[in-house]
Amino acid sequence: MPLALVTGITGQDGSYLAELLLAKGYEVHGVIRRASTFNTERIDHVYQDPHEPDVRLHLHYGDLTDGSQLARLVRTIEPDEIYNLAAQSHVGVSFQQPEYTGNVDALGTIRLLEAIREAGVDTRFYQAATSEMFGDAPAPQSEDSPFRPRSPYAAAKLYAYWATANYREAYDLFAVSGILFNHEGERRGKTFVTRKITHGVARIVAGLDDALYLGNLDAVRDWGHAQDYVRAMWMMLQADAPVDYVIGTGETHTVREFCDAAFSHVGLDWRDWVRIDPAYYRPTEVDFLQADATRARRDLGWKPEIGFDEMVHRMVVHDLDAEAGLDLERAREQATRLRPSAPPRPTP
Ligand code: NAP
Ligand code: F7E
Repeated sequence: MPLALVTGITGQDGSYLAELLLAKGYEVHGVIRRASTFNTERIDHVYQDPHEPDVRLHLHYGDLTDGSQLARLVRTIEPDEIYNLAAQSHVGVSFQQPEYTGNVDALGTIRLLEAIREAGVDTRFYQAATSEMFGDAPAPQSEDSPFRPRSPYAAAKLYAYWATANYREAYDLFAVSGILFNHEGERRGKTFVTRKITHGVARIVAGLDDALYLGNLDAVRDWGHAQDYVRAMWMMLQADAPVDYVIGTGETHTVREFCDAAFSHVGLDWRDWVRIDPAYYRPTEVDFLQADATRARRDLGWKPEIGFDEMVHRMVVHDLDAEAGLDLERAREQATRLRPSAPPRPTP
């Protein structure tokens, strides 16, 4: 039975990856942070009581800022594969916490790579790199595009990317970076723009909010569904050789178009409900991201299966149910009775 160690298992990607690996017969070890509240909501449905027989999911306390614990975990578990998904992953927050973001996202990766090197275990390492590393490089971005990071988050992830490449070359590790473009879904954190919008739609329909405050609506992103992207992570570690890959759909939308798609689902005009709060603008913005994932398609045979419309649909339906207890039909009916409180309409 293959053994995988997953950092960030309680996050969006970690939870989908844990499901995928368990379904493939892996024994999965996940690193969770100690918190005063429960932080395992995304993996509760796959949790197994350690007292039961044949348990294949094991959770360990740890933190990417705690190198000795990471080393202990790698040494004792001796995983066949390590997926380093843990990160302070919010670009906007990284401007407020640049030092912490660097500690976790950049140095945290080095701590893990050092743990592997010192333990001398034969393991394959996946690093969660990001399209944010491209910053304002011309689109579409591929593995050959230049890196021009535009945030402390992107700079930290670039450090981790180069560290991963260096350990591959210096110590002959099977270590790769997946340069993943934005991927979303029903488990996306509610402060990322897509989920903020679908969650906002549900709260407005439920009568809990009368407006949704956003920042830059002009940003263009290449949004896919996280379930497709964790499959790509696994595929990269099954390849014959350690190679970095860009993963994305190639299809782009603005934040404004995402608003339109989400509000239209319940028959609302987003311009009646969305207001601009400059507090959500970033000191430097990444304006246009579009993946050229030709290499992944050619070498790995990876391609996304969940399109933009289906992704938005799933997210809206999920949030309407979770937040308002409504199915789509009843939500649409309820939305016809809503009257906007005359917000200033942002320029379309
Ligand atoms: P996420 O939902 O924010 O999850 C981040 C995970 O990291 C959570 O499990 C979190 O634990 C954990 N974590 C944060 N700080 C930690 C620390 N100091 N020590 C240990 N664990 C820590 O992120 P995601 O969307 O799943 O993304 C997964 C990875 O892919 C991240 O590295 C992200 O930067 C990268 N990435 C994401 C995207 C995307 O569009 N989603 C695209 C490219 C790259 P808690 O649950 O306790 O907070
Ligand atoms: O912002 C704009 C914002 O925070 C997308 C992370 O998973 O993907 C993610 O980073 C765009 C930006 O994602 C709001 O300015 C407008 O242009 O959803 P986001 P991100 O910054 O692209 C990459 C690939 C990662 O690696 C990251 O880990 O939307 N925007 N108004 C807003 N963004 C937020 N969060 N909130 C707003 O109110």
